[in-house]
Amino acid sequence: MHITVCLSQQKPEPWQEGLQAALPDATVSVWQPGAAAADYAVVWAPPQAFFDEQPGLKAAFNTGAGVDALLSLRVAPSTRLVRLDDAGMSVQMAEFACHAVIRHFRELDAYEADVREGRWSYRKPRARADFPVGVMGLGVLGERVARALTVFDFPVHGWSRSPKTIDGVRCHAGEAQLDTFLSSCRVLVNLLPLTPQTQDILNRRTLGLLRPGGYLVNLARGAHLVDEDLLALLDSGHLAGAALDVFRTEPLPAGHGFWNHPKITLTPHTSARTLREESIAQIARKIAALQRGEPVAGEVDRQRGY
Ligand code: NDP
Ligand code: OXD
Repeated sequence: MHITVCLSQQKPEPWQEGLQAALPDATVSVWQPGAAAADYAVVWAPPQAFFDEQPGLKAAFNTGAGVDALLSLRVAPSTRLVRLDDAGMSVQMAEFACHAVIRHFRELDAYEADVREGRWSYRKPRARADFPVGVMGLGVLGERVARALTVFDFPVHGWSRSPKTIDGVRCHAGEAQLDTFLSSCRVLVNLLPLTPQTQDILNRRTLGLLRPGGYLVNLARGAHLVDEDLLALLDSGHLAGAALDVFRTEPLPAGHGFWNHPKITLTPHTSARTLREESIAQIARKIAALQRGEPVAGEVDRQRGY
């Protein structure tokens, strides 16, 4: 069995070594143009040339949860696409989302600014009931985030394509319930995959449905958000702020209106990092399962787009 590793933005050698150790009977190599045909691939944003040269792959394992970049490439229909299925990401996403929501709810930035100016001042405690939080996308990451938020007694709503039941979370599903979901929330956490249906879903109309003083936490993909619409809603005061981890163009270009905006908190696409050891262990288990002819979790449905 031959496994090839083709990663942009990550060093391939540690993945090659880790996979080799986990699957000693396999031959694991780093892909180069013109390399021999492989059975399996471990990829992140590979060039089109990679799939053009490797039409016989049985499966390609994405080293992230989002497969939008992968699905923009031409891949042989016989190659199964498999994404990371948690692999240590959901706990990171839960801590990051809870931190963003609590930082806003408890006005921690305002306290920090006061303290920096030598002011010992108090703000009136805000009622949790006035801060219902909505989680868009209730998959591997969104469900864990929604559950984590309930621990802090926020009213929590969730929205997904198919109906769900999650303890403590008021679940809404499908296009027909999107507006009811949004107008129930003041804080919105986005954990949708990027698909033709979800591109630009965070826009003037949808964000305008949030309760006044709304707050956006975008942890999924930059192309979910219409940047100018967010800026307009922040300027009008309908939205109180936003925490953004993902952007249409990454790194965020110099001079973009999000840099230094007083109501926007930025992080550089870091809310849930790929953890190499966990990911290698998961991919190795899945390759062994596929070799035995067993199904694996996290297989991408190309029609659905995630
Ligand atoms: P999943 O595929 O497990 O979950 C996706 C969820 O979105 C599902 O609940 C699905 O509904 C729902 N959904 C999909 N399309 C629609 C739609 N049109 N309308 C309503 N709901 C929809 O993905 P993950 O939870 O693993 O990851 C989510 C995203 O998070 C990734 O695609 C990636 O973009 C992003 N991400 C960001 C990271 C970061 O560091 N910022 C790190 C990792 C991921 P249903 O359950 O009915 O299928
Ligand atoms: C992912 C990401 O999709 O890092 O895993 O964004």
